[in-house]
Amino acid sequence: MSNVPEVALESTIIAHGMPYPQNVETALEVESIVREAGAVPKTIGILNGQIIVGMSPGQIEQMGNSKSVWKACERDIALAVARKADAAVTAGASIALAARSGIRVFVTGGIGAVGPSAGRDFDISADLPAIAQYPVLTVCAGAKAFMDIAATLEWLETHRVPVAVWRSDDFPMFYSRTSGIAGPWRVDSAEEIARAFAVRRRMAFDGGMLLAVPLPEDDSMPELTVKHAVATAVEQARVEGVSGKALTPFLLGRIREITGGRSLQSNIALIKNNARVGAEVAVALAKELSPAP
Ligand code: PSU
Ligand code: MN
Repeated sequence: MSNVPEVALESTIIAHGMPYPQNVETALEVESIVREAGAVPKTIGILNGQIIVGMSPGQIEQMGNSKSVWKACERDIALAVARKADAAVTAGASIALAARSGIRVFVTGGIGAVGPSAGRDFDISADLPAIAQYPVLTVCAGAKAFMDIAATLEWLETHRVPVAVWRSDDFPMFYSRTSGIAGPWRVDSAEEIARAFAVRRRMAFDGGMLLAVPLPEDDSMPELTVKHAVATAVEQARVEGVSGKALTPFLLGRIREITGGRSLQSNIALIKNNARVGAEVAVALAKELSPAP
């Protein structure tokens, strides 16, 4: 592990989370934000069966502008490599690959979480066990608005994941600053969360941590707009029988159409904001983990 501050970034948000060309523009801007804050961005993806940790702008363009890119969660990585496929990696898959490269901070938009009917259909995103298992600090804007936030926080508690909220007492939700549910822990500086992560490493506790960053007020959407869009999209998914890994991209796309593109603006703003905070945390963490002179 080096002490150069690095920030891992995922590619499913590029290939399946946003339309072209905003997806590629956003991915490149997110990388610039990380660099400006003094860290090295490493966008992760699989092209022609090669795992790439640190994609070039050309590779990001290729990933964002192709219709035949898989969505690979962690279990799909081996198959994608064996079949020499092009695959975007989810948050959970990126965390697994980041950990293998010694990268300690990962930034995404909204994590996958416990689905609203998980009690019946067992829909729990593979992002959660990856966050729990690997020694990586995940920075997100909360769980996606169509998830069960309370159940997600329960899952994270059971699986021993420290959950912190950036400068707020309330756990945020993708598209809104609050969910009405208190966050387990509030942090007010990058140094504070970096120190906590370093302590966890020194104590040899396995696993990661989650930092949820509320999106900026000006970029958030009115609660009723979100509720209506989510309910409509979820109902359409049910009627059309969309499930499994296709569900999240379907819902993101439908919510974007229903809100007339407003949700895409929020999504772009929140991932950039997360990148700013994540890079700051990576810089603080590199200092924490560097050996005393
Ligand atoms: N954050 C975004 N947009 C996205 C995602 C995250 O702002 O598209 C992706 C991430 O790759 C995450 C995935 O891992 O959605 C969750 O998919 P699922 O619910 O199928 O686990
Ligand atoms: Mn799912």
